[in-house]
Amino acid sequence: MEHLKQVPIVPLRASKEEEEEEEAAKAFEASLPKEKGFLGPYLYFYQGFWCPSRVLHNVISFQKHFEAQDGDIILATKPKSGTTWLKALTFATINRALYPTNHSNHPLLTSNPHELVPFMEFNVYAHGNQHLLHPNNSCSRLFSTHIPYAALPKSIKDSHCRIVYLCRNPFDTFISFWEFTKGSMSKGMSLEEERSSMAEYLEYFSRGVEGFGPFWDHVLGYWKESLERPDKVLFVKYEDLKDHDGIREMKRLAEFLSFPFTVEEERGGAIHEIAKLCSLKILKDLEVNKKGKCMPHVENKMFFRKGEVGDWVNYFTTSMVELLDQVIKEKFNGTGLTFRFI
Ligand code: PAP
Repeated sequence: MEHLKQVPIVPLRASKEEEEEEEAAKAFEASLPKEKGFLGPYLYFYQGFWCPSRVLHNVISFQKHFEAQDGDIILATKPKSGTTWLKALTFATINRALYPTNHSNHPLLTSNPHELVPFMEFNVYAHGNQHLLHPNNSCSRLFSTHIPYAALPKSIKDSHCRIVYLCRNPFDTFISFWEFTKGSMSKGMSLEEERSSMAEYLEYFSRGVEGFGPFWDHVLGYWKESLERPDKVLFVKYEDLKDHDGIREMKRLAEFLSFPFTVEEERGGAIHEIAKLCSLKILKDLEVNKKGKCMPHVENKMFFRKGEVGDWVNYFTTSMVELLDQVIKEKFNGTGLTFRFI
């Protein structure tokens, strides 16, 4: 059986140039302010936001190399603001001619929305994934990102590509992230440990130290741009999408993206059908979302939980409410942006 012996795997040697680049990247990382991360080892303060250490390299690569095209659509969110939902809604809306909602092979029935709309920093600019930049060119390219407006590549700001920003009230965003973090921890915590860990995370969140935060800079960056350039940035609130099945917001979305619903489509119930296909209830029960994984260490089911407005009341103590309330008032006063919390 000599011939079946495993051939020893010799690691490929990086070229001198690659080695130098890696050294420079390490030195750059070491020069950045650093804080503890809750999902990954660290957060680096890079260009005014707290970037998770595991994607810093990808973010830099995205900023350096991405060439936006006028037809591109970028879905931007702070984590846990309803990204998965926005991806599903946008994909279904702009592809409805190709995939009517009653299509038995609709991609949303067999793929998680994150597979259909890749993240720049987690997928496209992760090792060797740049082929994702060239999907079917016959339709608009659809991407997503968690990075703040100020840090977007110049070509996104200068081209005619469009950005849809979805925000969610900070209390529910916080709890959604907290539940997600708990879900990705390999071993469970006692109730006591959970409480103190959540209080600690809230303390970081209130100082702005959290993935892609501060929350207020993220939201206000896109908010201000949406006021100055309404043709460039569409600002949507999770809570508004929850109202009346999101019909009004879906019409805004479709018009903004130049895929408006016709009167005939509207009368025929096309908007309601998309809303239903993309609803939490339907997506959560699909086999692909119950069992699959679209990123290492992240099961698809973790993207679908309660999807409610006001779930935070089940978690926050009075002192926690006071802490976050004060920060949010201070940061958003006078900006014209308000949130619905319940
Ligand atoms: P991500 O930023 O990591 O991609 P994201 O999709 O933004 O996560 O957030 C997940 C939240 O959106 C969850 O909220 P919860 O924890 O408060 O429940 C999830 O339930 C909610 N969500 C996912 N899909 C939908 C949907 N179709 N409708 C409404 N809410 C949804």
